[in-house]
Amino acid sequence: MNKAANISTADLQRIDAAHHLHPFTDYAQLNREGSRVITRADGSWLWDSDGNRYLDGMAGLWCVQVGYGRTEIVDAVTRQMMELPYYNTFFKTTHPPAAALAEKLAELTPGDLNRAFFANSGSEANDTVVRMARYYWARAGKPDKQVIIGRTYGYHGSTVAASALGGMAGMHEQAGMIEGVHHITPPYWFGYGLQEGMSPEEFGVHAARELERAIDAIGEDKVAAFIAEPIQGAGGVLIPPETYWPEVKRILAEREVLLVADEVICGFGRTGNWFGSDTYDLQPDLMPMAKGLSSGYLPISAVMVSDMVADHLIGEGGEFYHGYTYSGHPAACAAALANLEIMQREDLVGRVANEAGPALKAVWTELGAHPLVGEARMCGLFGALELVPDTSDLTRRFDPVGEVGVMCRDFAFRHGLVMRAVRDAMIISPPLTIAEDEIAYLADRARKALDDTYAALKAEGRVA
Ligand code: PXG
Repeated sequence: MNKAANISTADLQRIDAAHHLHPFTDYAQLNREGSRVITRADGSWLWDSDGNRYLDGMAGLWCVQVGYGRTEIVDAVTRQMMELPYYNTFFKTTHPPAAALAEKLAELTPGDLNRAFFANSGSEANDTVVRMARYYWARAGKPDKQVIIGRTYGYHGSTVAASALGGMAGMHEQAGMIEGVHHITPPYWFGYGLQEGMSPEEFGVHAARELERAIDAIGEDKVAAFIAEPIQGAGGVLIPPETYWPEVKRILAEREVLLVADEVICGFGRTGNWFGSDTYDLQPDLMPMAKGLSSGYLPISAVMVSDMVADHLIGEGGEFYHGYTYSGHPAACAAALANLEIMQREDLVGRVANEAGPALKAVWTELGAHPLVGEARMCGLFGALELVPDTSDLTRRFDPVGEVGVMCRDFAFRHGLVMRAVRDAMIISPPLTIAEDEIAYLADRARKALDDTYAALKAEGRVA
């Protein structure tokens, strides 16, 4: 019998509080409240150590595309572990799963992204991007092209380089910045354009032109790359106005700057296409990916590299001093291959585009009429509800920002639904396999959480 199964929730919480430092956590607060202990999962559902069941509206951390409990992935990993649990891909060596996965990713990704550099997390993939972009330009005879332009509310990971690429001010304050990173305004109409009285279309062009102004001010001869998520995920599911990406493409086509599309969240079906780059017709030069690549069953990430960049890296020889012990780990590659096999066989991307996505969008749009919701947005299978104090004046926000989102998130948990709060927006990003009745459950529980939040705020006189 599993030893952990005999331990009470209180004991597990005590042990955890004594020895475990969690990511992105206020430790004093967590230790006061005690961790939620998740012990089991199946399909779209999670169970905690007290036997409570939750619909996982976040697919783990935006990653469990095929749902939990897929024995096919487990079996593929077991077979690989028996055959070859580990060997490296350094020193002129490869192994079957790494080669097969690289080929598969070249087939699935758009354009001429024909080569994969493997790592273990989205953060490592983005550290690879920084080093590879700068190395590429040095090899191309333009060593001054060092600056990378990112965006406010972008999230690219938590290592020193990846957090610098991201646009989360709190992270910069704690970790410091690396040299040569610049941030511009994101295409977040509800957060910026609305406040300035612009239509979404006007604001899309306006936000894109900030990239043009930034490149021209810094100097094209100094800018290596623009990094962007096709839709910003952790920043709050910021779906850009339709005018944004076409204008960015125009700006980049006129300039020698690499486009890095961070597909860590958008990739693998989330937007209703294999990649967010397909949704917005982008041809990135570098494409970091992670999460849905293995549906989170094992940690693995990759940077897909275009022929133009790869030709310079490969062309005249010379070593790229970069890589990780577990780059292309055989068991993780086997998990990814089995995961992609499921996604293709079950046509999960088509399911998001034609069935689950439209069904979720319909109920989400209905939630948009709730007296607490200022905007409901959804693309594919991820969306956000912006909570506001007064729907007759959408420029107003709760003060302090973030408190109401957490309140609503906690109510959702009590009603058996995992939603995530970003500032005061409620976020949903369920497994791509979410069933019709589960979508109805999600909508019902989200509404209950909104109702409870509204009632609590009304009692305090904080909503109209
Ligand atoms: N790029 C993007 C677009 C991401 O969303 C990373 C890179 C970094 O990946 P790793 O594997 O290093 O975590 C991410 C990760 C949240 C949350 O609460 C989001 C992420 C990670 C953890 C929490 O929204 N995104």
